[in-house]
Formats: sequence, C-alpha cells, structure tokens
Amino acid sequence: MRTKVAIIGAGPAGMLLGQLLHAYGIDNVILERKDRDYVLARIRAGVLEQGTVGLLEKLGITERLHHEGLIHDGIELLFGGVRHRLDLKHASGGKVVTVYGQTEVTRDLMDARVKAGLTTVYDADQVSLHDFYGSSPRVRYVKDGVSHEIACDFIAGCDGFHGVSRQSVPADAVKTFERVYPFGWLGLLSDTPPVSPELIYTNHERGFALCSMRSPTRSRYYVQCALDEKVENWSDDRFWDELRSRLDPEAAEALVTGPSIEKSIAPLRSFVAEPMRFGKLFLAGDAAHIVPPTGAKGLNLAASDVHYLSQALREFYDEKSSAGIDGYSARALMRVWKAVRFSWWMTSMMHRFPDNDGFATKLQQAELDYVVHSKAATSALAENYVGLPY
Ligand code: FAS
Ligand code: PHB
Repeated sequence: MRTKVAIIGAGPAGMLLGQLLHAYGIDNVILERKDRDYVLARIRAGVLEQGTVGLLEKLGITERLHHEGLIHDGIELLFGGVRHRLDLKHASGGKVVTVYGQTEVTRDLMDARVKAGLTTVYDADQVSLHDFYGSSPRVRYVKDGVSHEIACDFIAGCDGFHGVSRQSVPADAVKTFERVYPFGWLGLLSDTPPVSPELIYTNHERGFALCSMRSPTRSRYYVQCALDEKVENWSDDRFWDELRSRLDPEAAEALVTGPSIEKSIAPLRSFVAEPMRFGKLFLAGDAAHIVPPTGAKGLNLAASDVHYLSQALREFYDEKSSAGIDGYSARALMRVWKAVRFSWWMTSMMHRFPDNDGFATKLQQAELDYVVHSKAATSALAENYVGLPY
C-alpha cells in the first residue's frame, strides 16, 4: 500500500488530521492499535475552544455539536466557601467555550471518515516506523497475524504519550521537559443533572474538585486524590461524600448523586518533547506534549497542532513549498508552551500540594483573590481559557 501521509493513532489528533488532509485532497491512512469502541470508551476532555470548533465547522461535521454542545460564557472559582463567577465572554472580548465531550468529537470524526470512504486500520499491532530521516519513509504493522507495509511521503505521530512515534526517534534527537504533580484526578461520570449550569473549579483544604458536565442530564466530576490512590477503593458513595465536602453549602445541597457509569484516576503531568519534527516524521497532540487537565487544554492543543500541520502539508503539495513543514515545530511549540504555562498556573493555583506550607497557602489565596477581583487578571485567565489565537 502507498499513501501520502501515514497517521499513527485514531484519537482526536489523528482523526482530525485525517479529515483536514482529506479536505485538502491529501491521501492518508490511519493506523490504530485498538478498536473503535475502545477509543470511544476512553472518557477524557470536555471543553472545546472556539478554534477547535472552527476546525470541525470547516469540515462540516458540527451538526450534532451545535445541537448537543453547550455554549458556556463563564466558569466559577470556589474558594473560602464562596463561588466567584468569571464572565469569560466579557473578559475575553466575546469568546466562549463549548462543552462537548472528546468522545463525541472523536465519534463525529470517525463517522465522517467512514462516510468519506477513507482507510482506518483498527487493531493494528506492532506498528513500526522506518526511514523517516531518509527518502522512503515506511510504516509496518501486523493485522490478524499478517504483516503489512505502507510506503508514504510523511508520517504523522498522533499516537499519544505512550505511542510508538516519539519512541522511534533517536534519544539524542529529542529534548524533553517535564513536571510530575504529586496528585491525580479521580473522575466520575454519571447520568445525573449537573450541580450548576457552568463549571465550578474548587480550591478546598481537602483538595481540588471540578464540577463539569457532558449534557443537561450527564455530569462529569473530579476530585484531587493522592498518587497512590486506587479507584477500586472509591465506592460511589465515598466519591459523592468527598465531592460534597469540597463544595459550598448551596452546591452541596443541590448535588444530585447517582450510580457511576465510569470512574477512573488520571495522573497529572506537564510534558513537552522538542522538536516536533524529525525528517519526514511529525508529532502532534499528546505524542508531543501533555498538560494537566485543569486548564482544559489537552484536546485543544492537539487541534492547533493539527491545524498547523495540515496547513504545512497542503503548502508542500499545492505550492511545492517546504516552508510550512520546516516551520511546523517552532510554530506549534510557541502555542504549546503558552498552554503548558497556563495549565501549570491553573493547577498550581487550584490544588493543595502536600508540601505546601502556610506561606504557599497564603500565596494561593492571594492569587485567587486577585484573579476574581482584578479585571486585568480575570482577562488574562479568560483569554487563555477560551483559547489563545492560532
Ligand atoms: P490520544 O491519546 O487521545 O490518542 C492516541 C491514539 O493513538 C489512541 O487511540 C491510541 O490507542 C493510539 N496509539 C497509541 N500507541 C499506538 C501505536 N503504537 N500504534 C497505533 N496506535 C497507537 N484533556 C482535557 O482537555 N480535559 C480533560 O479532562 C482530560 N482528561 C484526560 C484524562 C486522561 C486519563 C488522559 C490520558 C488524558 C486527558 N486529557 C484531557 C487529555 C486528552 O484529552 C488528550 O489531550 C487528547 O486525548 C489528545 O489527543 P491525541 O493526541 O489524539 O492522543
Ligand atoms: C471535563 O469536563 O472533563 C473537564 C472540563 C474542564 C477541565 C477538565 C476536564 O478543565
């Protein structure tokens, strides 16, 4: 088999890249090690920046998103037992976010790909990358015990943090930067009405909590937990009690509990690999960077990477220019690092760190007080949360 771009990974980065390249007339194949249902079963992001929605609109696949997605003008920060609403729309000059789960974005992209008759190889085992520094890049994989090879012009590594792409690069060719946080997020999904119409981010002495949602009847909640916590030690009742203990009295009273339909613990890290291009291999999304979900940036960064990469490849094929692909890594990393900073800052402000002394706690309280009472500080949070320009 031969294609122009071999894409590794059928998560949001890979699927979005595949559709954008198709829209530009650039042939591509996606190789995914799991099956479609497994990919869709992973419960992850929930908030889309306008830039991400814009890319999906460009592909004409936002009918369900505009019908089911929830437009949010603001968020609330809860600390000292008081909720403070931040008017993101006003503070960002009119920009908003859309609450629409990553699962649904990926489903819409997968459906569009099938409709376009494009090739996605699921259950692709032993994917390996070859000659991406040379003149004939190739990808090999095993499917149902049969070995296959795809010759291509370029390889897009969209295979997430644990994928094969970044690991295929010689160690001395990549520089990594990392912060591992001393806590994780225990998340629960339930078919219960959200506790509040907008997201509530909480800094409580027992730890961070987040009240989010997927629809008017489906809620997504998180509580900060220790790194050594095991999800099997958290009954639904224990989760609900812990969440309720971190909310203000009004929200605690309003909280509707019910059986979990998903419960999992995610570790938090900040990670960036530089550069994001190695010869004919490009990294995009979590394959190149990880952010703590506090700023709702992970999925949205994957979208901006893919925007830059698809534009660069279009320029290569349509205008016979390598300027875009030569500039891809620097251009993507400029936006990546701003999102990494914002996600680190939100995480530092909203979580209780085990080694926080009285001074650090006072600094957090001062920062929160400043953010909710200063127009400039609120605007700075808002423009990052709704998404910096591409
Ligand atoms: P993904 O990891 O989504 O997709 C990579 C794909 O590549 C997967 O389907 C994988 O199966 C496949 N793959 C891996 N290795 C392969 C191989 N060798 N061969 C072939 N295929 C391979 N972001 C937020 O904004 N908010 C959140 O609340 C949030 N919660 C998260 C919770 C968890 C547990 C995790 C892990 C991430 C979370 N994120 C969140 C971040 C997340 O949404 C990512 O940013 C997003 O999935 C990035 O998409 P991709 O880059 O496509 O990577
Ligand atoms: C979610 O709904 O899963 C979500 C929303 C906002 C975040 C993180 C996760 O910052």
